[in-house]
Amino acid sequence: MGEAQKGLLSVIEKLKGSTEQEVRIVLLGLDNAGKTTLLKSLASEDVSTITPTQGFNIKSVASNGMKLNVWDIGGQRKIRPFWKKYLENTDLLIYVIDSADKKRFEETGLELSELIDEENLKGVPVLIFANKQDLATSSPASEVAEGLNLHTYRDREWQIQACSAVSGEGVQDGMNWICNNIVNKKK
Ligand SMILES: Nc1nc2c(ncn2[C@@H]2O[C@H](COP(=O)(O)OP(=O)(O)OP(=O)(O)O)[C@@H](O)[C@H]2O)c(=O)[nH]1
Ligand SMILES: [Mg+2]
Repeated sequence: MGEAQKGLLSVIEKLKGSTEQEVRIVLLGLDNAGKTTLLKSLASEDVSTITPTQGFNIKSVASNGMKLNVWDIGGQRKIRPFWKKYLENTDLLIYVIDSADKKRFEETGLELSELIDEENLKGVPVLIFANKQDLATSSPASEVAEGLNLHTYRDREWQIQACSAVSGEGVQDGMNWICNNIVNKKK
């Protein structure tokens, strides 16, 4: 048995008895970050015809034996004030970054730090996807982490994961982290 299969088996072992655990996830990030693309790729849907989200999408995705109810909310500036209305009872925040959009690292970092301070997200684990790694102009996850001052987040579990929502690379690694954290936290 290869290492990957052993890893998968241990995840399955952990999940025994907790299958169909429901998890509420909010998926946030600036406009054009790739949130909807990521969600569609998780649901194995076509990602070639995605338009900016004007309100929100909700999708239930089965992953690692869990039922993830994901709220994908539009990231345009005029929609951002509504993010706060969706945060109650959130088990996990996924925050998506366009790693090729360096000039907006500061802006996205500020939005994230405001979310982190929200009462409804107190202690909630955060997975940051450093998306669009397939683009030659993208910054590596370590630079995105630096740009966002992630090292200052000491009051919760967080993880940054490099990925490409278009190719799918890195997405499963992020989902495995979610699985481990939610399972550990909810048990
Ligand atoms: N090259 C590349 N393009 C991507 C990737 N993910 C998303 N995109 C593109 O980025 C654009 C925006 O993607 P969306 O998924 O609509 O972004 P969003 O975060 O949902 O944007 P809003 O709904 O406006 O908040 C689209 O043209 C996608 O095809 C990626 O990993 N690599
Ligand atoms: Mg969208």
